[in-house]
Amino acid sequence: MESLTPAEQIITILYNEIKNILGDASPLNIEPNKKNLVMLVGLQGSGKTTTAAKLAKFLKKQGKRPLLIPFDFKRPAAMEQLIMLAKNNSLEVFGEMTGTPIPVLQKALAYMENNKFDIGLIDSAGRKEIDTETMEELRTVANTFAINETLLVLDSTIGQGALKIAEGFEQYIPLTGGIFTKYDSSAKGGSILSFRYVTGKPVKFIGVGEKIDDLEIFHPERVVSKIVGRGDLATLAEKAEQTISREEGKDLFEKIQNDTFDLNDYKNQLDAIKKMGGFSSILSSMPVIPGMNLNALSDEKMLVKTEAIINGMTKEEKANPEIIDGSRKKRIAKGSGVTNHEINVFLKNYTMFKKFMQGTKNVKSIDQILKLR
Ligand SMILES: Nc1nc2c(ncn2[C@@H]2O[C@H](COP(=O)(O)OP(=O)(O)O)[C@@H](O)[C@H]2O)c(=O)[nH]1
Ligand SMILES: [Mg+2]
Repeated sequence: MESLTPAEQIITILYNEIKNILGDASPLNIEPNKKNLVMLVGLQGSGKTTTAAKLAKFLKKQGKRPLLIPFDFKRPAAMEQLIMLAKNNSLEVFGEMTGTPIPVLQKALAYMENNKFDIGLIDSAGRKEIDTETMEELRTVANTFAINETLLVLDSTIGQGALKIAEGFEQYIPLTGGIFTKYDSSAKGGSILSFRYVTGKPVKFIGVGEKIDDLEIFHPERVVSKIVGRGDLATLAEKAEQTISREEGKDLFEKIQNDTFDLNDYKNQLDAIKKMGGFSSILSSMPVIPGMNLNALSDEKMLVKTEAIINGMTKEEKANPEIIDGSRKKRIAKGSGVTNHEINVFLKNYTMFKKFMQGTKNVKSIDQILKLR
């Protein structure tokens, strides 16, 4: 604490936590001297076809022999797109344009065998939305063939919407990882963080442009820097720095460590938040944490009421909120102009907040933080 400003503490802890969630870079699960299958799945427009071609080029550069397999028999135009991409970039493609999925894929595998291809890249059918028919088809393919990797291709510009899509696909097929495209036009890495956190699956590649070489192995560290480094959190930390003095920060840290954090401190925290421009301005500069109810937190009216409730409490009640029984609630409600229910909500929120603060207790010793720098 002595040598770190509060801003640095926030950044350091976040950096560490985000890095833990993202894990290490995860290579493609490909076995040598074997026919490997990598299937790209995702909604229409997410970038599957482009990514399939990029991956083929990427693997070819590594000395592998990839075969592109267009796999959308209901949309011949989608298949032609891949065939064109292959042609323009001297990549090999399996050109069977008609049939049903299973026999076509069997033929593709035989073709791989006969022509010494080692990786089949399946550009699967994707619709505008998750639909049962396409999903069942994917499920059948996944159940029939030994597929090394089923990678969900996600458009990073859709932000947290990626989570719903990931959950939708996971209901039908086991995913082994994700690829985030259009990372060049997306300022944030928050959806990558959420994807990893919610699915537990690694992000393997990111698409960083429309050209064939615009594919990068995903390096968690770089995204963490993007999120934490110079991003919005830095701005938040600056605000916090201006508002919470070093001494106060130290004091708070000790209280959390010693479990003596009470409603008086809660009120001080709320005051600091008010000085920073309210919850909604703070929340808008943070990556979304899955499962966190932002609406409840960003309600400024609730903030005013909370303050009124705390002001209506005695010193003793603030230090020991557990003693607030029915008759005390009645008195506070009358004095603060709030309802009994609002007091209950407030007390519940406080309990949750306290729990959350306690959760941060064992995060770091100061030595661990310093080692990071
Ligand atoms: N800027 C950018 N555009 C991309 C990227 N990946 C794909 N695209 C574009 O996104 C659009 C849809 O891609 P496509 O591969 O056809 O998506 P599919 O429907 O999932 O096969 C195309 O215009 C691509 O050029 C990327 O990483 N960056
Ligand atoms: Mg396509």
